[in-house]
Amino acid sequence: MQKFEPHSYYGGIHPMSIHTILLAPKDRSVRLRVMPEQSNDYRVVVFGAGGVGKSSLVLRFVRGTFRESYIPTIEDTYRQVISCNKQVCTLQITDTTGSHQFPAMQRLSISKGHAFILVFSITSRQSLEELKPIFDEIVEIKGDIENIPIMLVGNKCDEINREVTSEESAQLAKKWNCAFLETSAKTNYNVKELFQELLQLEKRRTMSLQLETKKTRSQKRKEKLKGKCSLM
Ligand SMILES: Nc1nc2c(ncn2[C@@H]2O[C@H](COP(=O)(O)OP(=O)(O)OP(=O)(O)O)[C@@H](O)[C@H]2O)c(=O)[nH]1
Ligand SMILES: [Mg+2]
Repeated sequence: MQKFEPHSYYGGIHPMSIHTILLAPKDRSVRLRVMPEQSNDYRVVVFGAGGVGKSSLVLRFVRGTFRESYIPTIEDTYRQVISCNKQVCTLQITDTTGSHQFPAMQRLSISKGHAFILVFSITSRQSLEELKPIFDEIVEIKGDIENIPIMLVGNKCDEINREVTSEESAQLAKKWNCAFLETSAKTNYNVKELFQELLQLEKRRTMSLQLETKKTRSQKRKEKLKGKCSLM
């Protein structure tokens, strides 16, 4: 198994990133690079240092898969249909790079994002430290963050070589006025819950991973009629 190395690619983009880009067009159904703006999109952005497991969490949630190998990301976006105010809406998840190579992309993602997932690895204190400037930038760009859903996430909680305690992370979350969860993309612990809780933090809309759309009049009529019919 490849080991977690938070800084291994800070000096440049790993050659495998190119591989990620080249593969993208083949996989258009889930990974879209150039997307038209949609008013009913709900945009979630995942930030964190390199190797903390951002892509693993997103892929576990979207596809139910996990890979042991480490392929650094530049930026990938995934889409899922969810329910928002009882209407169908698109949950757009942007998986960002941990390399700090593209500050302009980071700022753009923050300004476009509706909600944020800040991931660190419980095995790396440094990865928690690296979230602080990202949080500050969210505050700077968004201004009042009181109504912005933010989840602090301690990933890799299946690992035994812990450097950050849950209490410490919970305290930071309290200071930042955001929610906190420990997850494992590897064992699929708290992954769905992470996205569910994030959507529940959104107070301006009623969001849910389950599709429970408003029934149309004709649907209601059909259901009523069904109830009155009996087999002869
Ligand atoms: N033990 C354990 N390993 C994990 C977990 N999540 C991810 N990993 C491993 O950590 C490594 C990095 O995972 P990625 O998901 O690629 O990390 P990332 O944050 O997307 O990294 P960048 O794209 O470079 O920013 C991979 O080898 C994964 O298999 C986890 O929950 N537990
Ligand atoms: Mg990644």
